[in-house]
Amino acid sequence: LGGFAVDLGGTKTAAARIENGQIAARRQAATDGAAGLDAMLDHVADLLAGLGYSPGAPLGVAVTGRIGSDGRWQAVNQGTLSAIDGVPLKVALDTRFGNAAVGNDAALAAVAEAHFGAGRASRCFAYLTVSTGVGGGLVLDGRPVLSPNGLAGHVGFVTSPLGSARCGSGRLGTVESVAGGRAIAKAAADAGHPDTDARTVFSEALAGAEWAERIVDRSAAAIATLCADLTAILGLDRVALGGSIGLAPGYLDRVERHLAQEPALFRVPLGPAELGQDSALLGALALHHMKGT
Ligand code: ADP
Ligand code: BMX
Repeated sequence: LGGFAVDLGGTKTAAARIENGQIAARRQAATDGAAGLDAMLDHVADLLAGLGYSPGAPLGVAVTGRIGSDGRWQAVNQGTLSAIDGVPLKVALDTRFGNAAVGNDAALAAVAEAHFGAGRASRCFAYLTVSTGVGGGLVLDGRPVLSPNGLAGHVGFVTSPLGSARCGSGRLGTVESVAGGRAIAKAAADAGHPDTDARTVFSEALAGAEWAERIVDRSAAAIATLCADLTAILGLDRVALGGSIGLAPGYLDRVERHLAQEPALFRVPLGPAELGQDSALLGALALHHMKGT
């Protein structure tokens, strides 16, 4: 597996040069959530240029948001990417870079984890990212679950018993509106700590601040319920957690503690994404090679 990959998330955009299935070089920068398609692609081009990319080289692109079978890109949570509303991403990538494959970040991460990481021994596998939002990818009997509208696997938009706020998707009380990084920052502001991002809430919680502990724990509880719900629907035998929040020290243990309160049948085995922050990058390039584009 060799070439270039991009992972455009709600908070950061990462790009990598991949050689023999390993990340050989990596660059990342903040994502501008208000940017339109052209500005997003300018940013991606800058990152790739610094890695020695030249047009025509194998390229896989993973993005937050849904990608329809028509190659259009639409934010589900419009609070995350406010100008991405059905823009023709696939056509724009092909015009600008040539030779690109594109898909949802969590769906691609799930494929990489299923083949090379935490889901290798699993038949009914879900990858969940707890990051800016809460995303997911499902791989059943080795096959990714996909839909023509690109929405399949968007598990962050099911409702949580802990939720009540209106989500940027328009739905009320979604898991994402309780557990994701944007939700955590909002909960901090509501608790009297404005301009505090999720990373800071986690370090406050580690330092013993009770307000921060409560917010982190609520996020973990919502993810545990989501794991049990998905297990009821799909008979999952393994869930991997990724994203900067999913992989933050202590978070997985908290999810496990909440999941331990579920009946045994719904207590799916959990673990960290084994490819860490690289699953979406590796999945995107793998998609490029599978498509033979
Ligand atoms: P993206 O959503 O762009 O893919 P991440 O997976 O890094 O990116 O998720 C971004 C969210 O994770 C932000 O809300 C950020 O504050 C939070 N975050 C970043 N680093 C950490 C950390 N070490 N511990 C907890 N939260 C973190
Ligand atoms: C949101 C949704 C998903 C994405 C997930 C994780 C948008 C813009 N994104 O649920 O498509 O997979 O977030 O994305 O609607 P991340 O940026 O948090 O990694």
